Amino acid sequence: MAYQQPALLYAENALEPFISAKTLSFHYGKHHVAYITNYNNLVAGTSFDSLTLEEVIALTATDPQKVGIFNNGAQALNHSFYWNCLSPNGGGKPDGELEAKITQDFGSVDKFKEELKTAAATQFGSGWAWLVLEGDTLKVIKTSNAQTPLTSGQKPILTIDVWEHAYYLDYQNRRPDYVATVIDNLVNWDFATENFKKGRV
Ligand code: MN3
Repeated sequence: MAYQQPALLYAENALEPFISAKTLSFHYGKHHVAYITNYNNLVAGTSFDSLTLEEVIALTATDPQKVGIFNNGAQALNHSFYWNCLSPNGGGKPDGELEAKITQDFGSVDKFKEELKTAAATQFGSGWAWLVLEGDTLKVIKTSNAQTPLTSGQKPILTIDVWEHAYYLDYQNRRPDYVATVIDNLVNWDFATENFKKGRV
């Protein structure tokens, strides 16, 4: 079945001044759309056509013959997840159960934020920084290109896109500034908490 791009839950200019409408119009309107279009074209008429995007990602992750389907499919899914990790009312810190678990697993919310910033800043080349649940432990990881923690059995709680297209128009080469700004001002902790609660069941 063709994968449909989920609607953005905020206006393209709603994340300003932290992420510009211009960045979102290219990132959501061009880059993400291209991954979805490529994915849908590649699976059309194949046995993957009747499967969900998540199923296709799991089946193609280790198949070198299917790298095009995996890369476009995983990027389609990673971006759909990323948009929900951002909010015009974001930033601050998590509360309740997630705050307690972050404190338990990282020492403090500030230490977690530092670890996420470091992962995002040190991902060499294109990729993603993530907060994931592995078993019942929260971890910060980074992935290259289209790779997703789903294929390692980890459950995504939060992500930051660190491909240059995510920040270059606004921050040029200053990836650490983009990452710090997202963490301090845009992180959608409500969405992260939802993922955490679902992931623990
Ligand atoms: Mn991107």
